[in-house]
Amino acid sequence: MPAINSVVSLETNEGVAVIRVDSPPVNALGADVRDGLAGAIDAIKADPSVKAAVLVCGGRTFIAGADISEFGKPPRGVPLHDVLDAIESAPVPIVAAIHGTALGGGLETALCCHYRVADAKAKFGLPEVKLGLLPGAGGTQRLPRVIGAEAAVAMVTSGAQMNAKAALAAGLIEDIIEGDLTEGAVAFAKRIAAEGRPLKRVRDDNSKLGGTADSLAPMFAAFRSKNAKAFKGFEAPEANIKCVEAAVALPFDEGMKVERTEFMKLMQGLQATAQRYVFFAERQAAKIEGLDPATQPLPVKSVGIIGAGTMGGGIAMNFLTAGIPVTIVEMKQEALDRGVATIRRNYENSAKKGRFSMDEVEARMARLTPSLSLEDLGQADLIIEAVFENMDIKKDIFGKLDRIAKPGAILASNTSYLDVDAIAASTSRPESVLGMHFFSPANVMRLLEVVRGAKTSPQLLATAMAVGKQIGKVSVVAGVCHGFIGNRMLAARQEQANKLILEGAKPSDVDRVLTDFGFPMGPFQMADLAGLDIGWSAETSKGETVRDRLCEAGLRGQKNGHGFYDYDEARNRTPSPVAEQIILDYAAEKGINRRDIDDQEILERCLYPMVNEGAKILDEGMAQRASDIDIVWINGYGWPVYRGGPMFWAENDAGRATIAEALEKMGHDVSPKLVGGW
Ligand code: 3H9
Repeated sequence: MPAINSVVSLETNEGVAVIRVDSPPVNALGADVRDGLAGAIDAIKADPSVKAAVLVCGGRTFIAGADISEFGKPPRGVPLHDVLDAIESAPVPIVAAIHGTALGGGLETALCCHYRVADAKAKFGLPEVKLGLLPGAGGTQRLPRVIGAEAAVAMVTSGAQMNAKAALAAGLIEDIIEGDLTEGAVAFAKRIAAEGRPLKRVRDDNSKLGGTADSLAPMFAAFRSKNAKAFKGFEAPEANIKCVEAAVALPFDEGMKVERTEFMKLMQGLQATAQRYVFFAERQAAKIEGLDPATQPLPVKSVGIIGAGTMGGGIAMNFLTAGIPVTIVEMKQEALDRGVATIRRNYENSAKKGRFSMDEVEARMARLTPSLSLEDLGQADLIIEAVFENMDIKKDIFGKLDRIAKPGAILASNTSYLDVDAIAASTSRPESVLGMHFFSPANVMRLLEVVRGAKTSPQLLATAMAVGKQIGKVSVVAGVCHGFIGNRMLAARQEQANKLILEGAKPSDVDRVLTDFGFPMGPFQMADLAGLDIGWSAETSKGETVRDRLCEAGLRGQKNGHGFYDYDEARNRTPSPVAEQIILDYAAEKGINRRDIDDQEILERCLYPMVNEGAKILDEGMAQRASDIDIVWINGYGWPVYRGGPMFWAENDAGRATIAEALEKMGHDVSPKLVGGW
């Protein structure tokens, strides 16, 4: 094909020009693509033989958006707005031919084309909100003019994708092409040219907005209040809503100005910087430092799971959902039956909510083989142990697996604290052993810590990371240390939270400060939710911690309605006077002088030691990079994504020097990396 430049080509046949973008990996709208598109439109304008054009992409997807790596850098090439104006005002109809995902600037480009067709698997979305942004190339103004303001506001504030069938029904595309997409789109273009169909410009048509500013005001108000909780703390959703309101209230060009202003405000803010950083950090986390590039992950076609409790069952669901057969092993028939029934019930509940069909439930359950014998795991490619946190039990199981598992199988432990090297030492093949630490509920939480033992084979580590991706997890490599990355830092926070409530803060104060910061819940709400008696027993309780005392007094957390808080039927909580008294008595007994503690101190004492622990994790090489730590905290512990994770926050918001100085004053042992940088 004749090249316009290195990434865009143009070829005209029988009056139809095909503009082809080929810029791997995802045809993002970088300077070269923009320049190439502008050049192609110029060439089309100059060629009177062209009666219609098709815009199509090579590789795995249609344009997946603006090139995020260009954000915040000096501008190069033709500005996106100029390219889109040129497309929209082209003298002949341009048909976008979409496959893969038309996202962000990609969908905005398609919305400037006069017609859109797609293959049956194509998906459409404006995910800018996930980057702390809004669609800044006309998406907030054009999408409502195609699918209506109500559907558009939901789409831009969630970043959710629409499939081809729904897009056809919503009028976002004109046709679904079966067979070759380019050929189908060219035939479509010829047809509209032959029929003399008009150049449909989305900007000119207000008929589908669905109402006026007045008539739609209640819809916007209801949308805001319905989503208030989900949007809390984020700047981008409100900016997106304002732009869609402008699309309804103002002429197109005026609406574009509102979009521009709101976009620039977001772009210059710390939230967008943080969310963009998280986008790349998440992809970076998948990469193993120092891995020989020739290393290929092994195929994992069958999985064995030991333990059908909450964790084991949740872990199994990930694989069943991804189409990978699982053998799940328990010691007793009753526990096995209960575990299998829970998996079935979870799937059925999702099916009842319309997420998939009952046939799909059966298909997933058909991949599950319940068993009472470890011997049945002999052929599994990957075996994950998810039993009670007890080193002796784990060593015993791994010793048995060493005898049973086939050579080359991965032997993984789901331990959240224990020494993976000690577990590996109970086998004759420590190179096959690693940790796969899932987070509860394991079928829902995205985080997976893959723990690399001292002797873990690089190929098996790469396989575990690849499996994580296959089952939709965000996987992070961690080294062997107590609590790995996430729980080790959590312990630093919990230690301070426990001290704060003895020194004078209320549990509800600590929780409030952290939820105001953006966590979904604070440490004491979390303790109540998990159950105060986890790892506690009446026989062994020494009454040495507040938790021991609460359990001794019969407070168990949400499960019995009483913990740091009392809970009513609807799980509304109020601070528990019983817990409060227990804390006061305990503090008095320990001779702790209580005082007023302000919110700033609570925040600093909870978060600064966490950051310090993160820096120590880096000092010790227990995480590959600071951004991996951020990914752990965002995906496993609810750190607000708009604050970029604890290490990003320390670097860009709170300030490493400020934190180091404060920790010094508090008497902490400050990590060299916190002072010198990571
Ligand atoms: C926008 O459009 C603003 C506009 O409104 C205009 C304003 C004026 N840019 O995810 P993957 C890289 S904002 C640069 O692993 P998958 C990615 O880093 C944008 N790079 O693949 C990775 O690199 P590496 C709105 C990008 O198949 C590689 O491509 N659009 C971009 O699992 C493969 O990515 C979005 O937010 C980009 N836009 O998923 C869409 N996208 O190999 C963002 C990807 O070095 N992208 N890369 O690690 C995605 O959601 C997924 O990448 C996608 C493919 C679904 C497309």
